[in-house]
Amino acid sequence: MKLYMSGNSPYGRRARVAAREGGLMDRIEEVFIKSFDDLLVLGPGGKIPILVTDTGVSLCESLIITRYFDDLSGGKLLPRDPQEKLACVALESVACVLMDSMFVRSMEKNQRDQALRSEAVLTRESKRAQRCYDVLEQAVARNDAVMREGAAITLASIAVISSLGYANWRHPEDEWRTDRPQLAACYDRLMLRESFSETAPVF
Ligand SMILES: N[C@@H](CCC(=O)N[C@@H](CS)C(=O)NCC(=O)O)C(=O)O
Repeated sequence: MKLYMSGNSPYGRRARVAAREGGLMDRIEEVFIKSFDDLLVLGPGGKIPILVTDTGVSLCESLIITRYFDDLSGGKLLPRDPQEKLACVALESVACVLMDSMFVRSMEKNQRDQALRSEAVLTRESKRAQRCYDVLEQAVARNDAVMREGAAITLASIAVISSLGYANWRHPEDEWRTDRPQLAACYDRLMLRESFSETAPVF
């Protein structure tokens, strides 16, 4: 299989960590894209990540690709217990909201002409991100099963760490660590894992 991505995409990172934690790297070639235009032969979206399976099927969307990796791994990346699984995907969903929100804000901040930049969008997304950081801190402080020290790596912890890594790169002004000691400690602990450390954005 080929996984098309870039080094610093948080969406690509979710797929890359899931591939590693799912034990799939011997089946996957990571392709660092040179241009987004190159992706258009693989599908209409033109976004990374894209996975092309051995049978030539293109999958886009990090959520879909990580689910596919979970299937291929025999379910290593999600808890088996239904209640735990629900709690896990609930946390993952918050991390997804955070990632999307930060991406929107980054586009507004870094890609749009200054004259067209919307302070309203920046403020709205900034507040959204702060609410998400708070919920993540609460989840870790409650010692939720999926974020607990020693817990198996899941699609939730993968999405959380990928989002926070993106925050460090694109939105350091958020200072997400401030007053969120449990989340900060959890991040530092998980960053010691090879799957997270070798996929961290370089900036
Ligand atoms: N919802 C998509 C978002 C993917 C996405 O927006 N990726 C960015 C890179 S971080 C991209 O490819 N942007 C190119 C574009 O917007 O044209 C996912 O979860 O995979």
